[in-house]
Amino acid sequence: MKCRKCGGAAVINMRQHKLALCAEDYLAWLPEQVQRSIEKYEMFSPADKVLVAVSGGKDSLGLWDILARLGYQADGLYIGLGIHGGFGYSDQSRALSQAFAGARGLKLHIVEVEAAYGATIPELAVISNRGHGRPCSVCGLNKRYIMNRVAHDGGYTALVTGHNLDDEVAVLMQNTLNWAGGYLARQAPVLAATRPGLARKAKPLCRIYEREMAAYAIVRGIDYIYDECPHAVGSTTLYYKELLNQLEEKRPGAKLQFYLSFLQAKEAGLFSAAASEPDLHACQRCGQPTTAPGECSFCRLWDKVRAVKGLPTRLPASMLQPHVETEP
Ligand code: Q46
Ligand code: ZN
Repeated sequence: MKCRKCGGAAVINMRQHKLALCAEDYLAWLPEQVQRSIEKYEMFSPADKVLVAVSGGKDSLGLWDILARLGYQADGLYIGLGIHGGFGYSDQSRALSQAFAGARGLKLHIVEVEAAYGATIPELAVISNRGHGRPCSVCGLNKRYIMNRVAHDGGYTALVTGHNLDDEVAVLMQNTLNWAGGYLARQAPVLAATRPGLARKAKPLCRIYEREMAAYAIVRGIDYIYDECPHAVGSTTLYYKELLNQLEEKRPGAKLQFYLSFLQAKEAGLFSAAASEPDLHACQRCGQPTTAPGECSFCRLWDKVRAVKGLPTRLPASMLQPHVETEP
């Protein structure tokens, strides 16, 4: 197969775009696509201070690489979840994130949940008895909290994650099958800051296929963690991804069309009746925005877990800030 731009040997054939490209043209094409999404959805500008949440995977490291190449001021944030089962997921993902940042002279903030708050994520899930054996709900709560907190404390104006098209479409399918109007109304490439001092959230890879990110990482020589978090195995999201891959196999471009049509329908007001601004106020303890009355669910969760572990629960306010290690 030949590259459509230069006629050289193609390294990737994207049936969804009817486009085959060689390594050099692919490495130029993908950042252009990301830049188009950043502009189209008004995610951020070169004046913004951007914080990229990195997990050591192809999407987040690939995104960080692309943002740096595009000239954005982008620092990274790695959150150590303490997931040591199987192949040592957390250790590997941290090492790869650090190696990536170190080799490029990029600034990486590191927050280890256990060191900062007193327990690993799997331990937290067991003690708090949340998630029915799967730590994903407490994991998500902690990641969102820490990302917001580090973005806020570090003066970042945009918080970006490596969610790709496959991630977005799997969530979209799940929400559509449940006709979850509120979730559909909130699913978007960019979410405005709902309070002053809160960072805007953006997903610059929302139109990029997972396969395109894997190809980018390989062609660009980015060393990333191949395996998913062991707790992702058997998740509903993975199940929907498999279904959608079958659909894409028969109808190249189906995932992208599903997502773009959804965004158009949303723009036309299809979900506006379900849209509601959450009623946010500052947590009485840590000051982070919360919908819960009084203290936020993060503070309440850690109170409970620290009590079980025999650690002091009434933390002084300063300890509620994660210990952030910064490199380089
Ligand atoms: S939520 Fe669940 Fe992920 Fe946390 S415990 Fe692993 S699979 S990392 S995106
Ligand atoms: Zn709080």
